[in-house]
Amino acid sequence: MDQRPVLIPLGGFLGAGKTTLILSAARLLRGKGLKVAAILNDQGSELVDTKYVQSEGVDADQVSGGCFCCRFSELIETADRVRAFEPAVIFAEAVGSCADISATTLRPLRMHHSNRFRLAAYSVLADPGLAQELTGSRPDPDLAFLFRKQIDEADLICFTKLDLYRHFPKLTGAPVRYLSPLTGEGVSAWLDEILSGAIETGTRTLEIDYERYAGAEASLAWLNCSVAAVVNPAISPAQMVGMLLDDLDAALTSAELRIAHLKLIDTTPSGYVKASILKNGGNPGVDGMLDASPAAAHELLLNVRVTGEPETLRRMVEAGIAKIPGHVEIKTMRCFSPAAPKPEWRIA
Ligand SMILES: Nc1nc2c(ncn2[C@@H]2O[C@H](COP(=O)(O)OP(=O)(O)OP(=O)(O)O)[C@@H](O)[C@H]2O)c(=O)[nH]1
Ligand SMILES: [Mg+2]
Repeated sequence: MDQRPVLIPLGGFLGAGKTTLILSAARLLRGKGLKVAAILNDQGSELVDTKYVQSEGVDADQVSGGCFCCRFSELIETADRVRAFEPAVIFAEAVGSCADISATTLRPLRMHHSNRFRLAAYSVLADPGLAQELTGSRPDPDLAFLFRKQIDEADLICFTKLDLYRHFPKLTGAPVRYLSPLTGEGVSAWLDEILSGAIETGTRTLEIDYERYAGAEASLAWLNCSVAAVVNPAISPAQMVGMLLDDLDAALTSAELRIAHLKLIDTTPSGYVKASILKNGGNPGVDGMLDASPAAAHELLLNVRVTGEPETLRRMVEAGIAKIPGHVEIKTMRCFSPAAPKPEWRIA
């Protein structure tokens, strides 16, 4: 019997549904008695995704402060840490602005670390609505560049949100699958295909101009912060999240910052709620314990990705946090544009 865990890499633009797919697939695997772990990745620290995945009972760790390619050694250390949980499957979610994963991460993994893992095919997820926009006639050139590069290096392209869309733009390159991480439709078939090993991994490496790539990533502003609040009167995590999301959405919209993904999670003694929006004025996706009772103490994590200036983003978020009624402390705040990627390895 092969004792190595299967490492399933996932990519795709911000908000495509990567974390939701990990949780949906984890439920299926655990139903079969298999242990699952996840590695999340971000340019900053204080990740909503890590907290969320852990809150849902999945063993999770993270590579923070840069993408997998720039933190490859840390990815290996993190993978070794999660191997201690003895998972049969480890999901590795790449940060949503990242490209060139195949040459800088998958190939080094396959060539130098195949004693540790069986590396599965690289699934790149695509939100059909965003895909339509970014392959349309007048897309944001930076976002369209990142999206195209991500698709070009996929071993398997997965359109997500099948529950919301029936029309999909034509994407060339890898084979295409259709699924809904949220409802679970198509997830079992995708997982079976990925675990069967029928699709080879790291087959498509990119021609990519790193200056252009760095410029495209730098068009984004990134904010990660953690907040502790003691409110009076007590409010439920659902109320807290709803209030903050509405305030921030309105403030970012008035400052003409385009939201790529705004996500937050509120943890209280009575339970947690996580919510996110993918565009200004968008419908929020909400998960967690919506009926958790009011609490005084709240621990919040906010991760906001927009196109625009980091300074403006920081001011808007600080103003939104200041409106929380009660004693509020911003414990950590990092706001920046992603730095130029400098991969540790590149095997083209
Ligand atoms: N309707 C619908 N919503 C979905 C589906 N999959 C994900 N979502 C929602 O899309 C939003 C983003 O999903 P995530 O799983 O956080 O996306 P992600 O790719 O991990 O995003 P980043 O980590 O920011 O790159 C959340 O509000 C999800 O609930 C789906 O199949 N259908
Ligand atoms: Mg995610």
